Amino acid sequence: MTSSIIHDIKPLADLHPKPESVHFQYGTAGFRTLGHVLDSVLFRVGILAALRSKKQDGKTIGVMVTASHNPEVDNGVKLVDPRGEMLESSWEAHATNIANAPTTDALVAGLVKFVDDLKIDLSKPARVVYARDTRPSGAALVSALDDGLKALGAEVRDAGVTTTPILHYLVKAINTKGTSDSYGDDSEEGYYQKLSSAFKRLVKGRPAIPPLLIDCANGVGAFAAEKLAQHLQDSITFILANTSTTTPGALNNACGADFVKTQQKLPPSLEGKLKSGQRACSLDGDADRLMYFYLDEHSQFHMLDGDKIAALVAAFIGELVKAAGLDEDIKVGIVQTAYANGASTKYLADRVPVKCVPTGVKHLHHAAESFDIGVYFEANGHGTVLFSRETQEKLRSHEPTSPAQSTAQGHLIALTELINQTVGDALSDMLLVEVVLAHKSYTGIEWDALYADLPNRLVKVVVGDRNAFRTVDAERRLVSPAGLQEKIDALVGGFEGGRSFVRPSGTEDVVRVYAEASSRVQADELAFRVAGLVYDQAGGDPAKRPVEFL
Ligand code: 16G
Ligand code: MG
Repeated sequence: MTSSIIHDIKPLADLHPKPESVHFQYGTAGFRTLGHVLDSVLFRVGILAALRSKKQDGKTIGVMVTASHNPEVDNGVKLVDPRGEMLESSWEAHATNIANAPTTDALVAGLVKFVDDLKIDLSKPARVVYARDTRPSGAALVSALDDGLKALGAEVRDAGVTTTPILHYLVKAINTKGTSDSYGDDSEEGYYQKLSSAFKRLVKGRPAIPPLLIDCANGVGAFAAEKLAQHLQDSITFILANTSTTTPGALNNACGADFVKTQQKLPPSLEGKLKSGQRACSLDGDADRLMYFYLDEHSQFHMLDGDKIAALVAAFIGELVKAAGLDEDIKVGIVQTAYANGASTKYLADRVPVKCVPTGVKHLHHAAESFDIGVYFEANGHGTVLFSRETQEKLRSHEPTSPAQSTAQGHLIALTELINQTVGDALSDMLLVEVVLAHKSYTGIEWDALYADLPNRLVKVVVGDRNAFRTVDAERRLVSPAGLQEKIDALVGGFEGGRSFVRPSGTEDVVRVYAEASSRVQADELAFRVAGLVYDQAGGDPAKRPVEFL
């Protein structure tokens, strides 16, 4: 039976041939490259999603078509597992193999073997929900995906053009529908309802919140922020900027969370719109990253990144747990990556347990699950807070001994609803930040003052083979190429407060260098000198010493 069902995909597979010279890789964020070469990948991901669903006994699998903060010409696709989490990592290699089968016959043979090896019962149902961001290449890619899903007879739900975190929410809501664990109504409307009603409860009785300027990166976040605003009514006012979702080339161009983080400056389109002291934030192209910033009284730009969000949020949640009388039972922990600013790690480690893991949401998410309340944020603004099942039960069953305890308990329960616990979610995180600022009566200035960032610099180096670079110790040390780490150590030793590490990118064919030091000049110099070492080691052509900012 296996082979007949799989052989039946042939006519459709022939419509989506693999381009000859391209090698595809399911990386940290799925497949991602130029949108126009992805047709065959999308078809095959459709098949894979259907098989994943069958393997999971017909549970709904999510497929998101996006290239996030990348340029508009790029696109990509990633799978979402039934609990709304990233695809189980063992399937990443299967996805890569299937995407690279050179012909229809090779694809069919590969799938037959795959189904046999994994003992996938093809008689089970397959259910898939998919969505895409605003990229112009998205519609054609979705139709290739549809062909793949059709080839295996999957039951399909099209969630339309929406954010990555909303797709994750939908997957979890669909799979928990009608159970005692229901995550919410399985519709976009259900998502806005859930977030907005929790937000209103959390800010009730607080002074009015000043309007918030949101840079939507000219992406799908513009639609979602608009709809969210309608649900939030007068509890908060948004001023939406960079909402040109149909202007060619505008997506993520000189705006958005990645621009702010890597350039460490105000998007030019916001000049004149942001007043001194007013806070603002940027989303990325699929609205799963968030960067805050403000201009001080000298119009100097200050960035409040994922590390600052983690510090703000973790302290607030810790205080609520204490106020609820639960600090003996519920412990808060933090997960970061090597990119976390050294000053943030120091600030946090003095207060709560901090873990460092390799880059990529799946690593952070997994590590955060080991805490009662796990706060994880990448410096780039991707993160969320996870409340373990036991913690959520304790919160519900706790019997407060005073009105103050009862209020704090209510706030914690509301936070479990406000926060999208499936994945980092720029809009949910933004509301979380606004709640904390409202409770603490903080402006960006007080928030920023929690600790002072060490100056830092990110640089990327184009090398022949990034796979020649291998790391250990949560990417903080290189073990290959041999001898390079020692050279980096020797260099770092000469810089006050110096720290630097080198890792291959999981999303681009480059090697990344991070450096921090006690002054901006020193951080820049250290980054460029380490990048020079990397380049020399990789045996590159000196005429093309292409070192650029990340
Ligand atoms: C992806 C990851 C993000 C990570 C980034 C690093 C997910 C959903 N996203 O965008 O967490 O920070 O890759 O990119 O895992 P890099 O490997 O190119 O530096
Ligand atoms: Mg993104």
